[in-house]
Amino acid sequence: MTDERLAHLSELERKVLWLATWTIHNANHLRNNEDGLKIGGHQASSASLATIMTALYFSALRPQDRVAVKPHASPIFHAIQYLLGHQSKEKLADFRAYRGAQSYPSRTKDVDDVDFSTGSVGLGVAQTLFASLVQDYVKAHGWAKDWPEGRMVALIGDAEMDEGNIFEALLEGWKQGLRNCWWIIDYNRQSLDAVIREGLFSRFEALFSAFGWEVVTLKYGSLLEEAFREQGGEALRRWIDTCPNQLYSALTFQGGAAWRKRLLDDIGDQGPVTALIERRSDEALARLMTNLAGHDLPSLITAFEAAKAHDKPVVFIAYTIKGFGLPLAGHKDNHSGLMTPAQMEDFRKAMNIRPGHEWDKFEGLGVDARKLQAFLDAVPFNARGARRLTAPRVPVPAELPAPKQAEMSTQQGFGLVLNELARSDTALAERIVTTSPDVTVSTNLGPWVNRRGLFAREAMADTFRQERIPSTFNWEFSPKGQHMELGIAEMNLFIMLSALGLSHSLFGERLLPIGTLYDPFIARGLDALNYACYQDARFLLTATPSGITLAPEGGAHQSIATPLIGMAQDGLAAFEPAFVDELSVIMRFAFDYMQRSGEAADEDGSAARSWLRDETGGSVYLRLSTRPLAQPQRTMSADLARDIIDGAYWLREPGPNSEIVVAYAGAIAPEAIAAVGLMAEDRRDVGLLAVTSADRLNAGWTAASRARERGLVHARSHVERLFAKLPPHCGIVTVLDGHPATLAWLGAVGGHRTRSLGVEHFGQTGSLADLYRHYGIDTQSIVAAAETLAPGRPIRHLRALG
Ligand SMILES: Cc1ncc(C[n+]2csc(CCOP(=O)(O)OP(=O)(O)O)c2C)c(N)n1
Ligand SMILES: [Mg+2]
Repeated sequence: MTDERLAHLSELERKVLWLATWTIHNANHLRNNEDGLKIGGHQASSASLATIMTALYFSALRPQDRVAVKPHASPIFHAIQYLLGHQSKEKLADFRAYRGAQSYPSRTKDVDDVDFSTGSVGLGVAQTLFASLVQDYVKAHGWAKDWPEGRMVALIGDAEMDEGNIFEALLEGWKQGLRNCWWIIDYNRQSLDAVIREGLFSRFEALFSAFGWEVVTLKYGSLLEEAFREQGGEALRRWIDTCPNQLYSALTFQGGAAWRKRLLDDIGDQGPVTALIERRSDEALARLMTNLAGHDLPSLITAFEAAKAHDKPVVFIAYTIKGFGLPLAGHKDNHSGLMTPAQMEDFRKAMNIRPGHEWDKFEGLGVDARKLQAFLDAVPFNARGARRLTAPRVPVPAELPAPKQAEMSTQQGFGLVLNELARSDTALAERIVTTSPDVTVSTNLGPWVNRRGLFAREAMADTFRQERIPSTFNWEFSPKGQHMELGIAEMNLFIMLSALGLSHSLFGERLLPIGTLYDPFIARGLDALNYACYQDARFLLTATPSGITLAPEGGAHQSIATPLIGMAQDGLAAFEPAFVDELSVIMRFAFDYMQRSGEAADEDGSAARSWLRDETGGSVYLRLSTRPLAQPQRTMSADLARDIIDGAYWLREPGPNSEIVVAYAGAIAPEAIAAVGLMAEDRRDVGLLAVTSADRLNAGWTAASRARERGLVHARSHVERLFAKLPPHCGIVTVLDGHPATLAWLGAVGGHRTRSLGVEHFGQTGSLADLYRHYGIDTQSIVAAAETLAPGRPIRHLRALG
């Protein structure tokens, strides 16, 4: 590293810290009175990483490297991107405001080349690990030839390491032979509330070593290292090493005079160290004592260069000071601390910034602006321009195979459709990659895996097969395999899906990931699922079995709330088909939908048929069941296929005088069908609505309503067209094996009286008949509800029972 390079980097470090601090101060100053909310959590936390991020972005990183930046360091990230020409002054000035730069780096909401969103701590960290595994997958399949292998880097708050999902990921990474991953822990020994426990670093060291990581501890900066070589330096080092975190933080906050007093009190009688201390002014002493390696460019640059020599995963434990360079430094309350206007004025003066020139890139710097611009232009990280990649769509055939057995469950159908795909020699089959947290076989992925094999960078034979022991499943690993086997952790499943589902953007190669799990355990990984959707990762989630329909498993394995999750989760289109021909149509749609990336149609201007924002695409969730159902004998027409995708169709169309409609979703179909059959003789024109996606049906309705409120009087959604001819007195009974609220809104579409049946309490064990009766979703309950809604001649079936 030449002196000139170092001088440039050090100017940039100052600039980055200034811009980030100003961004926060400015935003706070502008909007403080608007909502009474002060912008806490950023100033001190950002400053902690200013040096490390300068060393990374302006020196160590290459375009192919991808970074997850600790949420509260977002102002530093945006400042760096501003200097590199990827962020605008306007967006910085609008930090945290409407359409301004985001509080936490966001792939979807920020414009400045965010690789991984962060915000919910711990998830971005694991995301880098899984992205490394996906990179290996892509490379092992012989793809991404024009895009060099990169390193996946996470900048981690030390308190962030409390999140359990990080450790689940570590274990998975070890199993899969993780490479090309750097985790840099911002060891400022402060969390949001407090100062962290003593000696945490040694737990980290032991832990990462145990998982095969190289551990690089970056503790002392070059000034301290030099001081240690002076006479008395050893005594100073000993003092620092035994100084409690709280005291170090407090002295940092208090400054030079306090350092001097404390050091002299503690070790002043130990000969030469007194002279070492006395040789320095208060200011120089403060600079020395806070010269931790995380704020020392030469130490950081040397460490990063050394780690580039190999592809082993590396954790850097970088000692830093929260609020470094700011008057908040070290104070335990600084997380939500903000500099006062007076402090900001002092900081401005110290940085040589003239009022009105706060955003000028080269204001107040000690080096020639042209030279610095030339330096910025040559930054390796920026060498390839835009780093967000794209990949062409993989063609999806007009139809997927529809298995033809007379009786099947949707879970079985799912396995059969995939098995047919596995046998085919299509681009679609080539790009599908499956993954499952130890429920591969029990969710019916077995046939697919048998044909397509498991993925590992190094081939591994199936010993049972070699030994000729009969087994249904072929468990052979190879670099060409298409199934990523995961341990049981559901958080890992979702973060893996998040990484696989961003492959087109990260590595320029499209993957079509399918993840399977048991439906109730969506809740275990829910925040990671939300995270994956927020990043706009694309995947197909198949959750099976579901509901109380897996009756004997009991309440621990039954899911009630997941249909509501499916409706409420943004970025995820949820389906719950009853029949396998519906499933086949939905899976075809899913493979296409996952690849769409158009702009959202403007609701005001679009004459969209469904009022769904289908141009943008997204991920898909299938809530499937293990209950075998007699399959309808029908041919799939284009109209029916379209209705299935829009969310519902009439299995039995109601006549003009209809008194009652039953709307059902999923595995409960036979009960709904039977109930309608029983009522047909005693109620007029009974209708039976098959709801394949409460989510899309509802979304279309709310979007069309909004459009009408904006003046588009002719906007009609699918459900409104379906209900258009229902007479006002018609009652609606809704039923599903899930929370009744999922379909309860149907009554509001046309103002029909509605009774919603479903499951509200943790499941009992028992037979299906026992449980359907217990929770009131059996045939009789449907009939009873209908009879109450549409009183009249007693329904014969009920009479018979009575
Ligand atoms: C899952 C989750 N829980 C809680 C929070 C709120 N939160 C934001 S940062 C933080 C801890 C900050 O400590 P650290 O990670 O050490 O970063 P530092 O502030 O020291 O830079 C917390 C609890 C969050 N963002 N995500
Ligand atoms: Mg911290």
